[in-house]
Amino acid sequence: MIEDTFLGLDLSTQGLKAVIIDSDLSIVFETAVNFDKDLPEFDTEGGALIDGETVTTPSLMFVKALDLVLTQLSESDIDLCNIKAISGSGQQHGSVWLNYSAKTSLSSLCPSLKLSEQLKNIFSMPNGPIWMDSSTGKYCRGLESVIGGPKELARITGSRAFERFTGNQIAKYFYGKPEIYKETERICLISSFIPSLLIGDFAAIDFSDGSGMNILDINEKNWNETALNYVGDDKLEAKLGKPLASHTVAGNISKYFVEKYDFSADCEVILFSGDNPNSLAGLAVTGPNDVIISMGTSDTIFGATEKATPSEKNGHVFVSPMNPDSFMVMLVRQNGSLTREKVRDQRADGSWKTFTEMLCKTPAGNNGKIGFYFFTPEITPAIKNTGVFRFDSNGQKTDGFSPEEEARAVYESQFMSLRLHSEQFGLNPDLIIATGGASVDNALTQIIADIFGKPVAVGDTPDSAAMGAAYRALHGYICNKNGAYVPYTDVTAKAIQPEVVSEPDMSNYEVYSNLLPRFEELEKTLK
Ligand code: XUL
Repeated sequence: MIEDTFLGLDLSTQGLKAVIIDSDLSIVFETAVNFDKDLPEFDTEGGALIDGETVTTPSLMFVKALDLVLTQLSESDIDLCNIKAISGSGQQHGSVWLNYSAKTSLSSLCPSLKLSEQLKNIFSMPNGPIWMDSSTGKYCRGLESVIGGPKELARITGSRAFERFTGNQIAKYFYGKPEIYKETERICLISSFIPSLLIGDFAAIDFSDGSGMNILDINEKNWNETALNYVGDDKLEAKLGKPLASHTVAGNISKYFVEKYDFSADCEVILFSGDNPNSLAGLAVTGPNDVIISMGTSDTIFGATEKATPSEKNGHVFVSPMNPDSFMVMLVRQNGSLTREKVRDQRADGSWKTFTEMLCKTPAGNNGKIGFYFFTPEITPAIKNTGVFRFDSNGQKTDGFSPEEEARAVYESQFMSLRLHSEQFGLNPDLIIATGGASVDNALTQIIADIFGKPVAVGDTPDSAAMGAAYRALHGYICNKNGAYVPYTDVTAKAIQPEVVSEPDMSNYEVYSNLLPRFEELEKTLK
């Protein structure tokens, strides 16, 4: 029997990955292109061109990467004609600016030539801004001011103004380089550019990645007029196109790919979304309230929720990539693994084994002792001052933590803070999926389980954004076949379930819940 397959493409900062799954969600083929290594002619560093605060990426590099990945796929044993649908993931916030010749070029591609040869002149700005750019502070303040302040902007768009968010990037060119803005027929997100190549026409921005622009009303699911009028003019709405739900079919794959690579003419292209939304779609496969805690240099908590309360200070609410009527919350804590390691080095001679043994010598809640560890300025909550701030059980400042108390204090403080801030955003997990290096540390996953009062599973899907893209290809395909939205979890039920490694001790959970109000008060005293 011929097996239906689904293709997920993940265009990250560093490269382009492709993963093909079957309808049982098993991987049948994977391949990848690395920008710096495989496309050295663009001279990127980690996929980016860094010029002070301005950080861009050559848009043609994305086209060449697609040429390369599709060639690799067509040279494999996989029959591309069995791919029923394609979806994808793009690094969030980055944009691709297309001129007035792009639409014709996209729709009249010649199969004997490479994409990059035919599309090199379609850009009104050859290097588009990406998420690492921090050059738009002035426009962020301007946008917040016309909307009525950061709180109001967050209420409408899910986030206060952030430099990397695309609306503020658009403002920079609208005011600073009006000729580029004028020559642009379409502003794509990276996530809407790749499907545009695939369908040979402009593909829509999806609600979820569109939420990373500071101009989309996440409740109305449409552009906010005041924001558009500030970051551009009355032509901006047409330049952006109408945003659509993430499971929407953008169109069928264009003739070029059918003739050149033997795709089937009825292969559907489902709207692409951002990398963080796709990672959630690739990991949160067991239930609608699964929450991911990804522990790396920084710790990120993200998950789906029906109701979200955006903050004027930190974190983001995006429309969920799995359900247009639901939301996704994402919070980043800057002081993650490196901070834990520093305390381990100072107090346990650099040994995790000693550190874990020390943890066992103190009770949950550390007898009321609370510490805050900010070796770099923190963003959740926003705290500029770095240092270690210790408090005794009466809330008085102290320097006297024993090594054992210190070990416990750093773990408890990091995850009480994540619980506090994610609850305030509306996250209420049934299950926590821990990923990243520190997820192998059982002592840590137990503390997380006890703080949140929920089981912790370890679910390392190394390429979660690419997997999420492939799952979403299947999801979009099924929704279209059904003629209506189908719950995402119905489609991903066959995915390998992450294994629960720590069950909560509910008496410890009570200790933490009682400690949380005092923790919150102390955290508020730090600046
Ligand atoms: C999220 C963000 C990055 C990019 C690139 O807001 O800026 O995570 O999505 O990965």
